[in-house]
Amino acid sequence: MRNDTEMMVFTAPVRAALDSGKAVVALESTIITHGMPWPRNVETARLVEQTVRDTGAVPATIAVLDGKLHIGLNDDQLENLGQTKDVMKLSRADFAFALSQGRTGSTTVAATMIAAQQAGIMVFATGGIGGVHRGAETSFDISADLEELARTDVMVVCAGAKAILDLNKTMEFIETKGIPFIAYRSDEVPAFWSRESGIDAPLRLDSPREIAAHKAIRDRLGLRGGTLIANPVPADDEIPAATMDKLIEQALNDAASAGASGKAVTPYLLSRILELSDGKSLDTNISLVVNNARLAGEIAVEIANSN
Ligand code: PSU
Ligand code: MN
Repeated sequence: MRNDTEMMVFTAPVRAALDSGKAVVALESTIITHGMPWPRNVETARLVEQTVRDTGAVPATIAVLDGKLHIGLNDDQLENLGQTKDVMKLSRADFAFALSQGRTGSTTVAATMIAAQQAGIMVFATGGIGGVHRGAETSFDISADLEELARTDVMVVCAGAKAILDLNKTMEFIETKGIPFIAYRSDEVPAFWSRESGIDAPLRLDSPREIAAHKAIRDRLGLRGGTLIANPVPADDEIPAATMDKLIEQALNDAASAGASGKAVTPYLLSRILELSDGKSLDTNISLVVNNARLAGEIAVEIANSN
């Protein structure tokens, strides 16, 4: 795909930054189409891009539009994507399908990692990764994001795995697959809307410089696969875990009654929690994504400067 100029479309600032070795941060688009309601999804996407720019890095929001893989979106494309209803939610399994059929799809963490690696972007910011769902021992629902992290060489800055998941099982899976899980300035695994999960973080680093140094050693050792940087939501915007637990319990029950399955599970739970929390969960989600974009920008700048 790298030499297929037809299939991949770069915005001018992203192309220029990649050609000159400047810092670039990839951003996903499923959070825009399936994670937040319009118009706050588009407002957030713009704010996240500006936050990346403020660190000195160039933002590249990734999506498939009419069968072309866009690395960086202009403002009209962002607005259109945020308002379109029947956008596909793309992961590894259906990424090529959307391109070959001329479809429009937003990219999940898994698909954004694939696109970022193809484009030569090393750092990616999102909200929360997918993981092992509660009840996975019977449903087998494990996000393709985890397999992607095991195989694709992109650093993913997130606020942990979404607390709707089974965090213990998710952490076991991450360990089994050999994915470095690095909590940023914290000893605990952050739980998306909450700073705490009660689970000890496997690794901790406290600065973009240390994170860049860790990446440099992994590269020298030839260790393939992604690295997770787990950045706790800012304290002022967190929803305490005890409050979240009740909302999540209710949302999971409602999802079961509604018969949500497959790709629809995560979007259903996120929108139900938004309703149950009277909108508070969305404010928290926006805060943590912006916070992750800032850290990802700082890390990308650090990596670019050390090359
Ligand atoms: N983080 C958010 N909101 C989201 C997502 C992440 O704050 O909507 C999306 C990501 O695109 C992630 C996807 O890859 O949810 C996981 O979906 P699933 O559990 O179906 O794999
Ligand atoms: Mn799933």
